Amino acid sequence: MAETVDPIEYEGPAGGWGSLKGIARTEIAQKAGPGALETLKEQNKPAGYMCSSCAWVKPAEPHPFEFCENGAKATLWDLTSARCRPEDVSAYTVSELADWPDHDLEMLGRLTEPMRYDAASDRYVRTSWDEAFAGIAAELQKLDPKSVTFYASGKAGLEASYLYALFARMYGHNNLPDSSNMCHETTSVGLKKVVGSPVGTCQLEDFDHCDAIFYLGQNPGTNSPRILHPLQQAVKRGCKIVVFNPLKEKGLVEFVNPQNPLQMTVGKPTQMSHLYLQVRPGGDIAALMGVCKRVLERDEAAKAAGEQRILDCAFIEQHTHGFDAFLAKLGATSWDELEQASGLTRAEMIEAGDVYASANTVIGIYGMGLTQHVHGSQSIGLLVNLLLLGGNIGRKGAGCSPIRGHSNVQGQRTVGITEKTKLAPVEKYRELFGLETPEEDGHTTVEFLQAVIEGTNKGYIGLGGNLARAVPDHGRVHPAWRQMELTVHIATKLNRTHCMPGKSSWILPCLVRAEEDIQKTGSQWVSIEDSFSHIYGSKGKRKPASGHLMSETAIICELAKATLPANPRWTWDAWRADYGVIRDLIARTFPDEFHDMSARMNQPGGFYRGNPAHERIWKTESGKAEFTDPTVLNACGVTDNPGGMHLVTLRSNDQFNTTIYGYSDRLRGLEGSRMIVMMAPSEMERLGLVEDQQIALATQYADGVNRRVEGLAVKPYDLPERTVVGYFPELNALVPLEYHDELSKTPASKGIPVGLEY
Ligand SMILES: Nc1nc2c(c(=O)[nH]1)N[C@H]1C(S)=C(S)[C@@H](COP(=O)(O)OP(=O)(O)OC[C@H]3O[C@@H](n4cnc5c(=O)[nH]c(N)nc54)[C@H](O)[C@@H]3O)O[C@H]1N2
Ligand SMILES: Nc1nc2c(c(=O)[nH]1)N[C@H]1C(S)=C(S)[C@@H](COP(=O)(O)OP(=O)(O)OC[C@H]3O[C@@H](n4cnc5c(=O)[nH]c(N)nc54)[C@H](O)[C@@H]3O)O[C@H]1N2
Ligand SMILES: [Mo]
Repeated sequence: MAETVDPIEYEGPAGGWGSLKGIARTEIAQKAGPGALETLKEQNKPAGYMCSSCAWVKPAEPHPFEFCENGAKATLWDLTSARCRPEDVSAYTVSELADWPDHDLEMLGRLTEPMRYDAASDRYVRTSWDEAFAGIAAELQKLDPKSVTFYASGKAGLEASYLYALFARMYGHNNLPDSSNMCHETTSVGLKKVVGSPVGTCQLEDFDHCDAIFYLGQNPGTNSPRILHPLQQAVKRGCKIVVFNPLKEKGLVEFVNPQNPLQMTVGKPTQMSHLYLQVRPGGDIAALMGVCKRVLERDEAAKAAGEQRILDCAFIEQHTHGFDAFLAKLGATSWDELEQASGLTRAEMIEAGDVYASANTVIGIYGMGLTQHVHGSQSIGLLVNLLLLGGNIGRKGAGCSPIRGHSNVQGQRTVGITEKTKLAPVEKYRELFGLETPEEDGHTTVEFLQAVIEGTNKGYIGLGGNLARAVPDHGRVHPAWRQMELTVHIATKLNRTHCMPGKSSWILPCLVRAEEDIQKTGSQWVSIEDSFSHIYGSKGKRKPASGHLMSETAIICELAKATLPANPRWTWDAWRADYGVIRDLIARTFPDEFHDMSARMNQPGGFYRGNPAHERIWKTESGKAEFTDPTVLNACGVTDNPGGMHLVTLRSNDQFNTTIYGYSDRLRGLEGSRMIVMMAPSEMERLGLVEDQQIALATQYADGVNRRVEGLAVKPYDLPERTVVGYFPELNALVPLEYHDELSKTPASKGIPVGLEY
């Protein structure tokens, strides 16, 4: 059972032959069903299906192969020829399966039929769809709706997502967290607070016109490889990329374009970054303050010399609020303090400031390195401060561009999957369905887990995901998780969360995006939204992995129909039969953004639903773009722990979140094991550690809980001091549930105070 992928030798840059050979040579490609490699040609193409990996834009004029190594892996993983039948699962008790590695569970293959947990034998057993829907509905009817949570992991299309949110509210709760609550919720709340928009302000064209890119806390080579093409084009035009990242990530150092045959033959990589600044975890607030300080110095000098100003004074005057307070804070903060908190030298911050000062147009890009911190929203605020100085939001070649995670996570929020009542289309629900939406806000992911621990959350439905594995504090969460009355999983593959059933539990197997979805009116389209707020149609053409599978949309319709009272306006059968009818509902609910949705989603490049901040309309409290006056210089919540070590948990090149494809972190040159901890050679020397020595990490958080992970092999890596790095989800037990972004409650998975034990 425990097969591992052949390690792929790799020494070259990100992309290039390594990535193409990498795909064909993987066990994943070899296990894929007939024609699966052919199917890849349809990936991210108009009239094709949209990749289920990352949320990067699908261009109007796609490349012949508009997919990357990891997008291909995601699709091939979905299209495996392996099948996980009820008898394969019933062969083991759930207690046995709970100890299997994440990789081995998913390697069983695609789920083929619904299964019900049989507590007496501690096994999942085959069941029928009718039994499952009736059984789940009976359980839901017994529970107080407020004690039930509907999670969504960010993959299901807009049609399924719209109905899922509607079902929750018809049933009677707003407990609708999604993976965003562990991911870019810091953006949804923090970016919204300062520019009035919860999503990125850039468009793809902006990358053709920017002079500099400030790139913080995101690893494109692994997590959004297709972004490397526009970055490479920008660099070739002379655009300067300034990276802030504790790790030297290969894709940001150099890149060979696998789409470019000439470059592949000659093999000369593009040097991607002009400056690579290895901040310490959470050091971005101070680092960006240092950059701003330099920009102001340069502006003063320009002013004194009668030269063109560096600041866009007219923009600051007309469009922003809070500039003077920020200026005062900068004046009162010394370079020494900034060096201390950022881990960078004054000279490095000055050099970055000079790049900014020489650029007419600047884009800011960021990912989890900013959002997953206790003061993550302040880091985003500081990046926006820097952009505002030069008027770099809302004009060509400029803007703020968070890189989203799951392929439709942004879209799920757009169409109503939100725990915040004020963001739900309450009036439209009333008008279209006669529905009175429950008034109080629902759970974020952290609040859901707190309620599970307290025993007040009794039911859980997961539309995708592997939530119990993806969340913090496993030691506290897992025992409580199994006490829930009801757990239901709409899923494609077996995972660790499924192996922690509540008292009643079902697994409902669904189609993947590349598979054909046939309903009463014929073959159906679904739709998704990318990081740039473009909406695309997606159509799968593959024969489903099993004749018993249902689509996510159909499962939600049947569950809702079985659970809710009959209502002539709640026409679940009609919605299930024709997803165009659901899109009409979406268009009627959000007419400004989604009018004529079915027609427009299939135009090349999809349709853009707009963004007020892109037009310099600021939907903030002051009606202007807000300068942030930071309350701290480092984004970590605890900075005075004994020894001062901070742990970053992140992804390898061989996983999609909790889906572990294999054990090769190719771009980092690490192979064979995920139970590792990286640290600087100088730190190893200081602590007297040698390569591959086994150590334990223990969280230093003063709440009396013992959080410890042992059996970690030390690996030397180019990192700042006081920084250790390891993999998610193996190290999630170390993240305290209460250690989260102050505004959005996004778990702070990047700056965990830890001690080393050996
Ligand atoms: N192949 C693949 N693609 C994926 C995913 C996957 O697992 N596999 N996951 C998807 C999802 S859901 C998401 S959210 C995205 C995640 O994509 P990323 O945002 O790239 O997430 P991480 O892998 O967690 O890497 C975070 C980066 O931030 C850096 N970092 C850590 N702490 C700090 C800090 O304090 N400051 C700065 N400046 N940098 C820091 C790390 O070194 C790392 O390079 O990718 C999506 N795409
Ligand atoms: N320590 C630490 N923790 C983290 C993070 C971190 O960086 N560090 N990152 C966080 C982030 S950014 C995120 S987004 C979360 C991710 O958390 P989740 O979204 O909950 O996790 P995934 O691993 O993406 O879920 C994988 C499972 O989804 C199911 N699945 C796959 N495809 C489909 C599909 O098409 N439909 C359906 N219905 N099911 C499907 C399969 O059963 C698979 O086992 O984890 C978070 N947790
Ligand atoms: Mo994510």
